[in-house]
Amino acid sequence: MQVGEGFLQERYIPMQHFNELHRGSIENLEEFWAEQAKVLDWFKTWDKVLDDSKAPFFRWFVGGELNASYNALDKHIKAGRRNRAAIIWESESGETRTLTYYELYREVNRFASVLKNLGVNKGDRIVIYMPLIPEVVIAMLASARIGAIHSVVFSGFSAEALATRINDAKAKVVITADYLYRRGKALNIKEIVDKALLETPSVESVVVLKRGENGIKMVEGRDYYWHNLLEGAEKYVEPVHVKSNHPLFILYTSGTTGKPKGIVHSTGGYLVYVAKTMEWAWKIRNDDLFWNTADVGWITGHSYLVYGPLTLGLTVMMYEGALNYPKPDRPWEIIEKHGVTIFYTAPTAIRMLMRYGDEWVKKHDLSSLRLLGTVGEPINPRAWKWYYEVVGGRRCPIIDTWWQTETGGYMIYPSAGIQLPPLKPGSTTFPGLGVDADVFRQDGSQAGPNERGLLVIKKPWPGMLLGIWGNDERYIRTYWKRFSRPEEGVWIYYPADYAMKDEDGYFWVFGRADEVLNVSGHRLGTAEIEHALVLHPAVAEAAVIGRPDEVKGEVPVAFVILKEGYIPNERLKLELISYVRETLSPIAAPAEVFFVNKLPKTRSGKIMRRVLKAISTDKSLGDLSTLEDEASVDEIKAALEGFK
Ligand code: 6R9
Repeated sequence: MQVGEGFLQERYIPMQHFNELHRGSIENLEEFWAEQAKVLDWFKTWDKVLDDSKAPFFRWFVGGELNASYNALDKHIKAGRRNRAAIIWESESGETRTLTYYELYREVNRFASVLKNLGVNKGDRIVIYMPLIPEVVIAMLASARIGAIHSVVFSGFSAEALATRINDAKAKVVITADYLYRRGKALNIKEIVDKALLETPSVESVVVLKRGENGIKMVEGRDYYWHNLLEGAEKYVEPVHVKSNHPLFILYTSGTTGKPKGIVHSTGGYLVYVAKTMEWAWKIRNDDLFWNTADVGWITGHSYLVYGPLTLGLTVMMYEGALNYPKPDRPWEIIEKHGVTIFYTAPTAIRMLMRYGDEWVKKHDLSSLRLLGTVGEPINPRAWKWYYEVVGGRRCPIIDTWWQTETGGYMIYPSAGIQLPPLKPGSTTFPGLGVDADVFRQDGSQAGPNERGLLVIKKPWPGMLLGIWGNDERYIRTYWKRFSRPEEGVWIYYPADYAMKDEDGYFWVFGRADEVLNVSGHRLGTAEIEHALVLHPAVAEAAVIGRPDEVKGEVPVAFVILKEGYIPNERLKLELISYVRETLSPIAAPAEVFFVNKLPKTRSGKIMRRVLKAISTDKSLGDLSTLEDEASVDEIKAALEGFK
């Protein structure tokens, strides 16, 4: 299916304009990015656009100096936009707060002064563990203002996970709040911080934002209330001039095996990249209200809730709460109430909202919307269609953005701001300007049209990570070993995703390539089998893992959520198994299918196959703090009872 209606003019200029710009951007990479870097205010211009002398440690805009908080605030104040709304915030209970650029500027300055008074210097690390409230943005920008390095840890993480991150970054200060409100309940998150801080020697002080009425425990000489510290604060703090490659933040990646990786991002290259990709993806307009539902604890929150929009002087909608609480029309109510023009969320949220039925959407006037977006995982065609037809009323193109924590910003996405391609549901369309993406076979040769292979990025881009905090060797091994040929000076970035280019050159990203099964000597991606299962009319969602098998090495095992109206029984189980056998391959046919109501997922919507695997093989479950809902684990355990 190809959806062109509604975006008619694009059909008659078959992407020629975009293709030419794209070719030029890749051929003259440095010249191209030098031009884009004008989106920022630099205190000092760079001497060199791209320094590849220490590849794969690529460095952008070397010699340049700037400040991220200056670019997000002072720049707009000076340009006469001080009374423009920067953040419109709404709580779960419907309380709203609006902060103008000038208000945000004043708060950031005062909080930067607080941090300085606590002894935070340029290059020191600050961990931020807070709910999704404007103060989290204030803390981030205050950190950037004095040249400190922030590491936001998602407030759903456990004390153990928080401690690991604090220790890896050796943070000096932790910023938190007393309470987090979700699903009508107040959670004392300061308690979690206290527990984490039992084993974090680097932490000298804790700043606590007071939200609730009930007092919490404060540790004398270590913990300070935010509002008390403000009393002695200066009104203005000079933004520190940092080098382009001074780290702006560290963000730990979620979910997979082993120790979390501290992804380090630069100041100059990162900001150029997020601001420009924001413009290119969304065709930004002055009256836009951009609502990104991601928490600021993830890269999507960093790049497209804070740094991208604020660097461009836009207005963002920020919502603290669950999207289906108190009722399943919460997002539609917010869009109508505030006049949101761009709604950006994850496929997992779309599927969840879709299950409640169309009536909840139809109750609301969503005519303010002009674009929809998704991120985080491939979107299945059924969810795409629902999003397009029911939410967007067939008027709003869906901007499906493929990228990663490591890439800093969008990589493969429809560039609505330049020329919107006709969309194909499930395809993230084409690499953006300055991005040289391709699909390789396992042996490093180029895959043909419609041939599944591995996604690669063949040239550096300004939003790329500087490295992994404190672990250069792991950085090289994880991202550059797979396909690079250093002796020839060829550096290929490996994102570890399965992908394909179709006959029209559209990119399709299928899922992580590091979840590979080996069945009778054949390599099989769990993502591929899941894809086959969801094509069956009875299946809403599926997760596949490998189970050790004496004969075949490994066999696929599937966990399936059925669509409403389908009854789990033996017959359907056998039908699904033969369906995969027929539509994909006999080796791919699951040895067993379990029907469940929920799958263990990270809060950003990625299936935690590691958890499924541990349950099915009786291994220890390890750290479950990124898990969205523990109930799913118990349910899967129950489903497996009597099986092993
Ligand atoms: C931004 C973000 C990165 C991984 C990535 C891929 C998957 C993200 C996607 C997508 C298909 C999309 N992914 N966006 N897959 N289509 N539009 O999610 O960062 O949390 O680091 O995850 O997410 O597998 O490799 P991060």
